[in-house]
Amino acid sequence: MEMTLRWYGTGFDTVSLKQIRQIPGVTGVITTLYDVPAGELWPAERIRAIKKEVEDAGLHVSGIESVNVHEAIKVGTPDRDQYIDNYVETLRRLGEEDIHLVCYNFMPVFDWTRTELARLRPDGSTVLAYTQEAVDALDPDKMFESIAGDTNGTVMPGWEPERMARVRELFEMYEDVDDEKLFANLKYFLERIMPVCNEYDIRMAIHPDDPAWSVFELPRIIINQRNIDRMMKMVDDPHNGVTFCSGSYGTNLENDLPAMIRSLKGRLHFAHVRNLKFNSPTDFEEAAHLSSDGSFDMYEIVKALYDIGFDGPIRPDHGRMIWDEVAMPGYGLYDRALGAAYVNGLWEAIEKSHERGV
Ligand code: DNO
Repeated sequence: MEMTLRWYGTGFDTVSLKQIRQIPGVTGVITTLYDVPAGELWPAERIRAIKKEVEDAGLHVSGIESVNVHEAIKVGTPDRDQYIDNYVETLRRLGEEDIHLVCYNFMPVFDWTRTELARLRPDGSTVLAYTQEAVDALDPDKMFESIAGDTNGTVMPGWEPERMARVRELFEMYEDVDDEKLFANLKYFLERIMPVCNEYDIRMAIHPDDPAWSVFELPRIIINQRNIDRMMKMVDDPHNGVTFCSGSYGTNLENDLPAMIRSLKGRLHFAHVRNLKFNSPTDFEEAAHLSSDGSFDMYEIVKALYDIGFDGPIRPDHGRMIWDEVAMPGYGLYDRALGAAYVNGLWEAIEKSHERGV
């Protein structure tokens, strides 16, 4: 595996490349052109420029998170092909720059969903949290307003104000889209992009829906073992793979995370590792990465990645806000750096135990 950190780019991220370079064992970043709206073509010169900036800082671009998928593609409207053409050309341009991993999601309207961005934990840190009760009580139009005050002045991925301003319209687009239709639209999209992925060896890594169930009655399909198996079989190409995000699949306590990882050998292209603390099955908060701070056995998760020979990028995921840092919720420096160090430690211990036969 390669340890990486997500980086949103100069001007968007409160964390600098220099800081990332100083986290032990982090050699790459997962980045994006944050201001290019979904559906638009990525300018080749901007891809080159961000790559150079990262390399000048002594790191490299390990992958892109995300090239976002336009809603027309997810809904399957007649104009989807023009957006898919742009996606294909963007992938080609990334391939030309020797970038071989792209994370994306196929979630309708909202990307990941949380009901609190700064829940206070007993140690004084603040974390992202979710309760089903809060979602059930909320009008989707008000979802963004309800959390907008806690974004620390940052634009959060998937929660761009332009997108939120169109929530009602987006909901209407999805009126006739159920799980089956969404699967069919995903298949159509994947079949169109696989040729360019094969040509440039680009591994597509679909991010799970977070939380891993339907919110506001919108269809959500990338939620469990059965559905990812279906997704991979329906376009059976090694470039059609997944991002294994423990914090997203883990929202559903029925998902056996290590078993899912083991079943994904060869198709697991990117790993997001984080821990959640459940207060009840429908109330969870994001804990420190350390197993004992949350509900997951992080050793078993990392061990499963090791056992399947995972050699792609891994990144600590959402961190707590600690030590008075002011940053994008989930994406500060300090707790993610602690997470990277912890996962590196687990990996080293597992690797050495294996090599020494203990
Ligand atoms: C949240 C992230 C997601 C993820 C996208 C991938 O913090 O994990 O926004 O990047 O769903 O497209």
